[in-house]
Amino acid sequence: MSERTFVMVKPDGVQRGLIGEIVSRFESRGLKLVAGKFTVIDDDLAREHYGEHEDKPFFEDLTDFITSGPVFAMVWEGQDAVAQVRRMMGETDPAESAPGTIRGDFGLDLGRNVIHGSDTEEGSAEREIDLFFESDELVEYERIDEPWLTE
Ligand code: DAT
Ligand code: MG
Repeated sequence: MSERTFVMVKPDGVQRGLIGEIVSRFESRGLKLVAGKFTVIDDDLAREHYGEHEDKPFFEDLTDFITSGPVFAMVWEGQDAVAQVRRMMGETDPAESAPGTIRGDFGLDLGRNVIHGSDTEEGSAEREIDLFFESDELVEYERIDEPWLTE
C-alpha cells in the first residue's frame, strides 16, 4: 500500500555533505519526494518531535544535537514506504547496522547516526509530517516511472 513517511538528514549528515547521497538512494529505490525543507529546528520542535524519549538519559544531548545545525526534512511516498525507509536506514546504532544501509555506510556512533526516519508505529509518520510541514507544502504529482515500479 502506498504511504508516506517523514525522513530527515540530521545535522551531522548535512555537515558531512551527505544530503545528495541520501536523497539519491530514496529516489533510485522508486520512492517519490513529496516535500522537502532545509531548516534549523528550534528547541520546542525538537522536544515535541522526540517527545517519546523525554524521560531517557540521552534526551538533552539528543535535542541539543538535533538543534545544533541545519537539517534537511523530507516526506517520501511509496509502497510500504515507512518500513522500507527504516530498512534502508539500518539499526539505530550505526555500529550494529549492516553495510549497505545508510547508517551502516555513513555512521560509527549512536549519537551521530546521520538520518531520522519515522518508525512503523501506527500514526508516527503522520504525526511527524504534520509537525514539520503544512498540508500545502506536500506536493501531489505523478512520477513518470510510477507504472514501472509496482505490478
Ligand atoms: P531511531 O532514530 O532509530 O528511531 P530512537 O527513536 O530509539 O531511534 O532514538 C532516537 C535517537 O536518539 C536515535 O536516532 C539516536 C538517539 N539514541 C537512541 N538511543 C540512544 C542511547 N541509548 N544513547 C544515546 N542516544 C540514543
Ligand atoms: Mg525513533
